[in-house]
Amino acid sequence: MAGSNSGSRAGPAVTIIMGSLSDREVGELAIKIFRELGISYIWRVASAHRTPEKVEEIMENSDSKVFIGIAGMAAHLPGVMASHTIQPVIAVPVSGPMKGLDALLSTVQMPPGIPVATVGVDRGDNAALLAAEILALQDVGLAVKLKEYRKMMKVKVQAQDEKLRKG
Ligand code: RP5
Repeated sequence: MAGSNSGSRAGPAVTIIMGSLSDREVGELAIKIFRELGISYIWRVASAHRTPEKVEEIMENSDSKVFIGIAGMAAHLPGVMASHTIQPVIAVPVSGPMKGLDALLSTVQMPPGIPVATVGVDRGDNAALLAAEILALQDVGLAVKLKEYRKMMKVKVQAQDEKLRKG
């Protein structure tokens, strides 16, 4: 499965790999952010354990600037992705029978030398924002959009406070 929002560069800025189609809901949180910010992406399903050759093929043929690995249980996918690139890899642990603690520890406890940046359990949105912040280091227009996004959040929280105070 692939979905993409093509950009001007050769390939998508971000490649997302999910370990299973059952991770799709978490992937959609990331995609929503990428659409809002106009960031090109591609999303695929490939499993570190069940289709390791496919993970390798996607990684070796990608020129994306940032990668996101979304997986649950013994979530080795983001680590395996990181073994194929020196570009930043962001992990999203997915909740399951152990409420995501299994996946969280699997992604956050990487051995020395192969770092993976792990965001919170099911936080596809934060993975996308972190990816955007990395891309914004070399994209002034994107940095402006991220600042606007922060302002929008501020306004929302202020409105919530106002609503509560007015009862
Ligand atoms: C992981 O195992 C996947 O990332 C998914 O979160 C979990 C369950 O996979 P399915 O049984 O839904 O394919 O590899």
